[in-house]
Amino acid sequence: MPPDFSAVRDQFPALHQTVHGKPLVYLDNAATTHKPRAVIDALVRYYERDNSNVHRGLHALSMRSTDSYEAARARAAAFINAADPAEIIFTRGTTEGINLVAQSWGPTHLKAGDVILATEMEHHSNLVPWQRLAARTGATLRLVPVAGADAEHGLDLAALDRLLTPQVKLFAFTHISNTLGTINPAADLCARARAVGALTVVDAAQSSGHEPLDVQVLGCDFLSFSGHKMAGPTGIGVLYGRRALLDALDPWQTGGGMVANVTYADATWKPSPERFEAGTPNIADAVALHAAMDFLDGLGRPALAAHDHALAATARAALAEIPGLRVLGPKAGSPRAGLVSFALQDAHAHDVVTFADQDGIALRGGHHCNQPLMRKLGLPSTVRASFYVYNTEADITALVTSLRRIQKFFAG
Ligand code: C6P
Repeated sequence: MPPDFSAVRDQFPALHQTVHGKPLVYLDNAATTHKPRAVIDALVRYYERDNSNVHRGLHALSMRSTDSYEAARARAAAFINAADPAEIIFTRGTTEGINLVAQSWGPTHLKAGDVILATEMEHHSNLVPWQRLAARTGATLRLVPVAGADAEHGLDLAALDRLLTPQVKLFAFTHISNTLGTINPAADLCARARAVGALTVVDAAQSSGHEPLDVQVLGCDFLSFSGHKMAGPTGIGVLYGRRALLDALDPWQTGGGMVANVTYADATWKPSPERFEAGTPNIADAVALHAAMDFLDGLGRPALAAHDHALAATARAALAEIPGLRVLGPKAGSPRAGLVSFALQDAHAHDVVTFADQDGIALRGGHHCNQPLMRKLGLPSTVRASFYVYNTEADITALVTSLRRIQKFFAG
């Protein structure tokens, strides 16, 4: 039996509304999750009481802001078991964290002949920065293939071993595919990369709010995630980097807050994390992210993962019964993250999403920022239902009823 989190719904104000006269069934959590009252309150409390700039002032409010901001950093370190809060850089989100690595590490560590390795299932945010870095440095970008439907759209690990040559300097991969629901064996992938001396960048956008995460167990060098996909606010994220690596990196952006000494001609940098946080940071959202991490750990992340996996398995089984519906990714019985992507014969994904919206159901339809993967799968787009702690089996029943109605309509 999956853990029962039904009481948690009451803590999410946005869930208690009707859409087109129907109770909202929110199944677009892989795009962004809703926020519990504790997170909203933390944000309001910060602005009502502590609002002030950090690291600069000596007055009471500034000191309170600085303490809260640095407490959020220590909380983020504990959340992913980083050895040192200095390994936590606050960013705008997953995308910015990956770009930070590409811009800071890339140009000084890559040359023509080197290889950057990514995979065919990467979100554009973990693909395009590497394309640009390769073009800029003369390095080559190679991709680990995604296996076919019979192999459940997992990574082709035999191909990975062939691709992992000593020329590979960096391997960037997603922990969980936002389109397929595949959970990649992140610790194993990091170990294989380490064996050839390559650094690893883990895109944890879809795992940070759903799975227990321990960077020391994963053995990764960098890991990036977004607050808004884990019950936290938009505009804040975390880039984890191993301390020794960060201290040897040049900054990406420069300006106030990150400099040790400045003359009219030159400047020197503070160590990490300040080196990578130029300008006034997003203090309020870091403080609210702290509340989100407390909230998730209060529920218990293993229980949260079990809940999301169980809902996805139930949804997968129920959707597979609908005529003309093709489910992507892991098969029944295989591990699957809390999302199900599918294509309905005769109906474009955008039409399915529009029709479901009339039933009060929020889905996502499109290429999910995975255009090359969609082309490879031979699909213009898919529909995606993605689950979080407040979803219940009743939401799946509503989804299936709506999809059956839509299927009949389009099948004529
Ligand atoms: N995926 C989705 O609906 P940002 O936008 O920086 O918070 O996250 C980017 C990102 C990176 N990697 C993966 C695996 C992701 O899923 C996402 C965001 C959303 O699937 C928006 S496209």
